Amino acid sequence: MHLSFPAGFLWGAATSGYQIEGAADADGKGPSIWDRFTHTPGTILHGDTGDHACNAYDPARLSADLDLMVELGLKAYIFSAQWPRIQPDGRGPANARGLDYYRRVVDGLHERGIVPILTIYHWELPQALQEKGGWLERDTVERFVAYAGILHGALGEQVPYWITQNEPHTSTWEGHGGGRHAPGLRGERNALTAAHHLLLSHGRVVREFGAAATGGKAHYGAVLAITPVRAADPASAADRAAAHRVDGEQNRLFLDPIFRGEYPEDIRARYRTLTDDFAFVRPEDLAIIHTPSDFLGINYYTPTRIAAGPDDRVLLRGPLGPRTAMDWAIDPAGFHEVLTRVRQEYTGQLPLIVTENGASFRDYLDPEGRCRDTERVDFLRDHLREAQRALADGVPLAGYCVWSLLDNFEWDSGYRERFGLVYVDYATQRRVPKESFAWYQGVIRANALEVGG
Ligand code: IFM
Repeated sequence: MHLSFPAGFLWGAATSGYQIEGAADADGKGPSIWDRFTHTPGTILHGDTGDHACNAYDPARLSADLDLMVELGLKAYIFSAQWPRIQPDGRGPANARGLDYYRRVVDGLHERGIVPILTIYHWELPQALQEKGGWLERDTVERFVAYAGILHGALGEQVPYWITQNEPHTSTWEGHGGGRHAPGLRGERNALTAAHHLLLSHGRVVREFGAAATGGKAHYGAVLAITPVRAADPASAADRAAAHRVDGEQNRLFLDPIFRGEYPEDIRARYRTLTDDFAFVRPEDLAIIHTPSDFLGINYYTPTRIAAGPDDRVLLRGPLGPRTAMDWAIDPAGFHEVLTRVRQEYTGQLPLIVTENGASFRDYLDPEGRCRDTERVDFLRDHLREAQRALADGVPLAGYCVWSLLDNFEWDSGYRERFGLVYVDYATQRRVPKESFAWYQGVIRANALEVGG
């Protein structure tokens, strides 16, 4: 079967600053919360850090990576700016050398006919702001708007798509609730306070720099990782209620304020006492967060299975069926479910872009020096088939980006997990395009997917 995609479809790949750049303190860059966190013993598998990562900050490496993107045939590339490269301590004038790096990325993409999609925040808060309370403090929202203003002023005309916040759900629950990510804080009150300020920072930036404010050239939107949350036993009312609660915390906590201008009532009721009735929300905040976005980015990886536990707890159940190296269930139908749900319940005709989809497998170079990642090819093919089905069902999908272009630093899992279309030998920084690279190249060239049956 030949499944074609719309003309002009944005075939892309994604990366983020800390995960690939290295050069942790080059050219006046200040430390981020991830620099601090990774250097704290016991936080990251094998004690790995992003100090060197894929060395993508190096000018020769940057130019070679851009050429790889051309070879792949990319139409779009998602990358993130690291805030402390631009403002080493999170405030004040721009650090010109840091800004120049992102200018070189944007210019290099334009020279090669690739659309830049720039993420303003992929979790790299300046450590200096963390010391003043970070996302628990409302002032961080002001600092964020100033930082976004520097980027917009320098690159606004050249970048058609701007991502305000990448996966606020992850910063919220992993960074401020569970402590697995930087800054390593714990507790639901912290998580909900951070979530509100992350959302407010998104709304402020859309209001200030989005297409409506600036005449339509630069489009602004958030990226949300949306997860189908399933009851472990669909026949159990308790499991269904537990799944609904987790759906609230993972998905609706972000979708409802952005697209409906309100927090989900069940979440408000559940955390009313703990948060002094969401004391961090000021009267105008929800209208700001609800400012119409220009697009929504969706990251899709895997569904979650939830059972009701004792004492009002929820239990995460292991995946059924095939899974990735990270033990994430492989569930392409969940992708269609997410895209259609978001369109039907929240976004209507607003353009959606799949900003991340991909999988980690135990990739290695064989004796011939090749990486035959057939599992990734199957994963991507099965997911793209579902994206195409969603398009056929009327979802206004404008693009699809693989996570990731390169193997890179996978947060608390360090370098063990490999998500790239390109294998990275970290000792030499040699890049080896995997079998999935050639396969994706074919899809982009044909603007279509060939599938059996
Ligand atoms: O590597 C991450 C990325 O930074 C955000 N989305 C999920 C990816 C895989 O875990």
